[in-house]
Amino acid sequence: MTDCILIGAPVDCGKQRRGCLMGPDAYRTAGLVEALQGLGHSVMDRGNMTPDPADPPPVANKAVHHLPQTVGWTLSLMRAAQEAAKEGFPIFMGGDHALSLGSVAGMAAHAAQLDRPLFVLWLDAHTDFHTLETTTSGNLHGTPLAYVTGQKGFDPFPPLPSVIPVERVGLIGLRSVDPEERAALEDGEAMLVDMRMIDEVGIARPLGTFLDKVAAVDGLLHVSLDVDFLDPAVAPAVGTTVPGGATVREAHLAMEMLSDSGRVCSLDLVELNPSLDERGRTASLMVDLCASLMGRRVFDRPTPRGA
Ligand code: HAR
Ligand code: MN
Ligand code: MN
Repeated sequence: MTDCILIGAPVDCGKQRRGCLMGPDAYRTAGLVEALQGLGHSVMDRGNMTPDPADPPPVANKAVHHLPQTVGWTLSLMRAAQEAAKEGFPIFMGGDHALSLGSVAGMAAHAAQLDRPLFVLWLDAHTDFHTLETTTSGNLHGTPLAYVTGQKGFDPFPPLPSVIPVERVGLIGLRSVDPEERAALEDGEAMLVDMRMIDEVGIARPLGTFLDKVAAVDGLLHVSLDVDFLDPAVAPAVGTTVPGGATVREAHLAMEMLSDSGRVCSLDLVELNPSLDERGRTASLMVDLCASLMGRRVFDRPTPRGA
């Protein structure tokens, strides 16, 4: 039994197209609370948060927009993550991916206090590895992974209480990577799993390797699930659709393996834009994936090794 703490984070400033602010209520409507309770977990819904006031100095890159709001959300979510992590398993209901600037930074601070290494699994079509200097869209939902791994160029943001080394990051589902992001990641130690690798060897193998790495050092794992990790044919409610994404079964298998690992300490559900959904099907799928991550099974019988 887990104490799940739902944190509504209606962040909508990380890109131009609006609608992610409706995400938290779409998850509630799709039955997230009931799904978790049905698995035997306790659920506390903390309601929706607001950003702190913030007035950062302007940055040189004129494309960057909504900087004060994004810094404000980062401050309030960093704090909320640290508070919630002391009491249970935080589930950040987004909101766009800019919320992870705060949720992941806060979870990193929490893990550092416990003296445990925090790993991050980024399930996304995108790498979200831009800095305030490299982004050409200026959309700050494309930056959180660079911030939490301590890349340069985030001066207006709060200093990180704990930096996550890039070798503790795994990205799965990649199929839209900008040249600057590719240059920054290519020679580094992050585990990069693009869709071709999933096509060739499946999702279980690279994810299993990553989970072994987490277990080897008794690590904790934060999972950041972007709706666009999924194929837009099954998950249309996202502004940044990229064809050729994960199937429903690939996504469930990933969640089931994560659940079996017992390593996951926190979860972001991000980029759901309910105004683009079809009869709530994307929200429902995200709730079902969350349920798989929190222990829902057809049979409680993991595949034996070598089967
Ligand atoms: N790399 C592109 C940019 O910076 C697209 C980023 C899109 N990010 C998300 N989250 N939708 O993954 O604009
Ligand atoms: Mn993303
Ligand atoms: Mn994405």
